[in-house]
Amino acid sequence: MRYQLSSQELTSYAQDGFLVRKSVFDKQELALLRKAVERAAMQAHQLRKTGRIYILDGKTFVDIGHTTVQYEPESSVDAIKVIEPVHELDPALGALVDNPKITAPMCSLLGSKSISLWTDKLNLKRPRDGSGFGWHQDSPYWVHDSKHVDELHNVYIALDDAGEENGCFRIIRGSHTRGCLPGTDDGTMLGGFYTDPRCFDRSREVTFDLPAGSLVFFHAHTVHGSQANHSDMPRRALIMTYQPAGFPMLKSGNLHTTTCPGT
Ligand SMILES: O=C(O)CCC(=O)C(=O)O
Repeated sequence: MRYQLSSQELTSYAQDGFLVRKSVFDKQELALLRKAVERAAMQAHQLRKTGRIYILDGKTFVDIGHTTVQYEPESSVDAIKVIEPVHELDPALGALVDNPKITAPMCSLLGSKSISLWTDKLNLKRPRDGSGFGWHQDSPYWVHDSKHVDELHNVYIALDDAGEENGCFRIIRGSHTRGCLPGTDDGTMLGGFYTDPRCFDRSREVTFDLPAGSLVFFHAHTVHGSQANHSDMPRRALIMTYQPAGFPMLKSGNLHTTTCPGT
């Protein structure tokens, strides 16, 4: 099976700053991945006692070695919102980093024979208390640690069916073309990481109502975000980010290089 992107898909990604592939992972693959992310979340939560806790804008973070765990701000049950990086916490997630369903399209985007992982995260967005993500680009977070933010590409992997009611992923079409955009200036510590709403066109918003197992590839400069999950359904997702081969990962500094399928 060839998973490389077609020239039509590459053109559409270049224009829009994103590309969707629906239902790439099947029921069995999804069942394994969901079990793996729950094991990883349990492990991260258990390890929190060994970590360094800090609070930014009322949000609780715990650094456990080079792994950062972010907790839901309003949660009464210590619900985890994000774990980054997560692939080291479970072998099934480790294997996903080299899965050709992900790496072949990434190789097409990077136009090379091998690629390296930059970072990866798990966004849990639990039923009822899973908070949203304000509009932002990823590149302003990374620009101080990477000399090639223009060459960082993400893939969002939907682990559950997602729609408006459980806070599905959203993107601003074509917002990737002007590099790092100015952040908001609201006096908070993290405000500068959220994109100034005057710098992108909300009418170009695309809402991803997608079945579990679908992928959204998107550029590091693409403005994206999502609403809270007010439903009874989970909305779990993994996001993995790749870069040209030979560069170390963001948080661990380790190198994880994958040879492109079919080379
Ligand atoms: O999971 C989502 O809905 C958005 C996640 C996001 O924006 C991020 O992790 O940078």
